[in-house]
Amino acid sequence: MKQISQDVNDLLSRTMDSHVRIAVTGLSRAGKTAFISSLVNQLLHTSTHENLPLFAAARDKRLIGAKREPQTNMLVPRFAYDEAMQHIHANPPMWPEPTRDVSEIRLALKYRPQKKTKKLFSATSTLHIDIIDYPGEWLLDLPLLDMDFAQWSQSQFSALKGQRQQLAQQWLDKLEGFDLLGELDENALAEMAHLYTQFLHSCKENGLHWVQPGRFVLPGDLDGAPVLQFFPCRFDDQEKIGKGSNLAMLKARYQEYQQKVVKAFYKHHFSTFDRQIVLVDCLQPLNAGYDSFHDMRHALEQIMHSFRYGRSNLLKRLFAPRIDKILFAATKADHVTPEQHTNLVSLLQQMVHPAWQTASYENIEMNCMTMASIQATQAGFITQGEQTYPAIQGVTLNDGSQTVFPGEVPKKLPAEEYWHHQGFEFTAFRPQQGSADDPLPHIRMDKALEYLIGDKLK
Ligand SMILES: Nc1nc2c(ncn2[C@@H]2O[C@H](COP(=O)(O)OP(=O)(O)OP(=O)(O)O)[C@@H](O)[C@H]2O)c(=O)[nH]1
Ligand SMILES: [Mg+2]
Repeated sequence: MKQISQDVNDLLSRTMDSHVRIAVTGLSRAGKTAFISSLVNQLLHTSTHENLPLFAAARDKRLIGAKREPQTNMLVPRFAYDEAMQHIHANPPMWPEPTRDVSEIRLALKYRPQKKTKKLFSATSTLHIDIIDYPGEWLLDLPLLDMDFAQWSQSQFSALKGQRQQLAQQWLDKLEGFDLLGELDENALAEMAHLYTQFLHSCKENGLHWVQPGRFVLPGDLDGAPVLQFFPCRFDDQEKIGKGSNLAMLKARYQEYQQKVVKAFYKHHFSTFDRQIVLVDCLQPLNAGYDSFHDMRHALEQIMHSFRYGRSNLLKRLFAPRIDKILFAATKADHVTPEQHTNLVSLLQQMVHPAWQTASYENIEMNCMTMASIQATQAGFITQGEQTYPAIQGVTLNDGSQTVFPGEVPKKLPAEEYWHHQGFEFTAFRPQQGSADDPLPHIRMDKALEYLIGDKLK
């Protein structure tokens, strides 16, 4: 009898299990891998530490514990959490490696529900959380799904202004003499695609983020494959294109890229999320310059169009879950002193303004905040004569301990001239040395968690 009631209890509590998929969105180097590693780390420590005071379920001691679970998608590698931790706890501590391929992680959170309906069935419930990690560059390809080859080519050429135009010059010169309508020459196509890829690399080196196709700069296992050998070109879309021509092949490769690379990635990983965090490194464009800021803003806006927003009724939701809550977060807030965080939020608001509009049209819940997934510095003060200044202290990548006032974060993006005489110089620091038994130091990870999953744990 006892066994039966135990089984019924197990069954009921499993029926009460809920599930959330979180899209961690961000351009390359925005801090996605650091965020996911910290999120997992913080949750795994909640039962033993009071590391998340702003996360209500943890603060109220309703969170019983967290564990990693085998993911449901068996074709995708596991997120390299242990490797990330080994890096962070190495001597000297290091940041996790840049991401080269997609991976997933699944966590189970056991908690005591507050809601009467949930309590009725069982004293505990479980929330399963799925998160995927991927190279930021791949995200830039999602907008390609809405464009044919002619439209995409057009969009690339209209973006060729200023710095971009200069960086593209070598490829553009070569394109002048290229016989698009001539008979297929695979070697010539490969050479042109190579020059185009070099142009994309130099955009990135110059702090520009919007590089399409994003796979060209980080091809993963597609390195050298013909599907990555195309480039935008000017042509008359109304004219009939000879079957065996270079142009016909470029079109065919673009379509193959759309279907087999971009669509497959989107379908398998991006169509089923219900919560989204958009991580933005606002400090990088302040270091890099005016163009970089606008470029990043444009890239973020483009990407937001690829997600599906809006609340859907229960029935629809069973078939097509949609994102109903977004958090925009300025990452690496530990690079600046705490009193600059309000300015960082307003700079973030300016950065994500077009992206925000895209999502707000659906009237969904959104918020902006600053955070540091893995806090690398300590905030304090330095005294010079009579004066006291806020400062941060940390260990730089070349192992020197440094105490600095990194500068004021502007509330709004300064005019272009600003970079002509000064600019910003934010130092990169190593993660702080700490014990593997303790949770990673962070700034407002708990607030982010509360926003993203707090309601699912009620
Ligand atoms: N100080 C500080 N630096 C951070 C933090 N998070 C990330 N960084 C820095 O930003 C770099 C990039 O972070 P990642 O988490 O690897 O970024 P990503 O978005 O996964 O980048 P890709 O995998 O290349 O797309 C790290 O190597 C760190 O130097 C943080 O919380 N604090
Ligand atoms: Mg990464």
